[in-house]
Amino acid sequence: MSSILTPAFEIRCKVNVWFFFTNLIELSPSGNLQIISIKMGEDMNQFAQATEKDITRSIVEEFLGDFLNHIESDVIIVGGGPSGLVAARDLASKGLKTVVLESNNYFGGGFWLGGYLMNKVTVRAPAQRIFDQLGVPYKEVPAIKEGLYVADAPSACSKLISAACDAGAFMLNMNKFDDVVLRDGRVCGAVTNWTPVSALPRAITCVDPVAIETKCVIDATGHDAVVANSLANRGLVDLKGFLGMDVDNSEDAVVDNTSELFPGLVVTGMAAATCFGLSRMGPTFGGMLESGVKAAKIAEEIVRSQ
Ligand code: 48F
Repeated sequence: MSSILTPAFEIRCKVNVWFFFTNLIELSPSGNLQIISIKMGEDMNQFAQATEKDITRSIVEEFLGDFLNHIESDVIIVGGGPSGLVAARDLASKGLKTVVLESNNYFGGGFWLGGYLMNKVTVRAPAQRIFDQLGVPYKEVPAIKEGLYVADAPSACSKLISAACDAGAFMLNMNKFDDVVLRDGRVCGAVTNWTPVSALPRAITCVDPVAIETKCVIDATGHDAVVANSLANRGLVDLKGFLGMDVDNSEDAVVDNTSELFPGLVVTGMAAATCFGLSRMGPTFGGMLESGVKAAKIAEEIVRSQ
């Protein structure tokens, strides 16, 4: 097909592109542009060779290797919201084999947004210390209230996810907690299935889940408290349900009540509020972050005592 550009214009365009990307063009003594090297330009589009089977094999081998390595772990955290991710960071950074089961494609839970679809999150002192640890930029708003801090939710959430990954937690997204493994009166694992299985038409939902074993499970599934509910449905625990909003009291109460609800099961974040009948707190996250810190300490004690 013939070009609609004049040859001179085409050459000028090409020279400009080369100059932009390679900076390997100089003025000759006569004042004309000349290309002194095209090596970098040649390399730029040369990816290493691999075919489809190589890519598939890399994914399958790496995923199954990691999965096999975690079918028996120290701690399984169900729910990858703020409380679960802080617990994952702390446990994995202490060398405990830690799995995070998350039903969504993305981790972060309610931490990507503050309230009302506005992506600013607040914490109250002393929880800004966790922002400091994560390197999250934030600002105090003393004109509104002393000790109240605001940060960009995408920044805070992505840094927290990254901290859990960097610490070495095994992050299993698109995995929906289905049930507990219950042996000798203690929670010692999680039954899980791919999240899309629960969305299949009824006629083809006979896809059995699998189970992974552990020394301790943390319920970090937020308001739904799905792990605790799997025990409540069998009459093994009594859940009170969370109360109306009371920001000032609820954050301390959530941290105070972060505890081992049942042998082998620790509850954290809003799951703790649901279990113990505490007030909800709306879009402030210090209680979630500090609850995750406490849950990790309790889980570590449980693991080390076995
Ligand atoms: O709801 P979520 O962010 O829990 P959280 O750590 O924090 C609560 C706050 O976001 C906010 C609040 C306080 O400021 O009121 O709501 O207590 O995260 C819970 C995570 O659990 C996942 C869910 O997708 C979310 O990422 N989850 C829920 N059910 C399941 C699950 C399940 N069956 N299996 C796996 N993950």
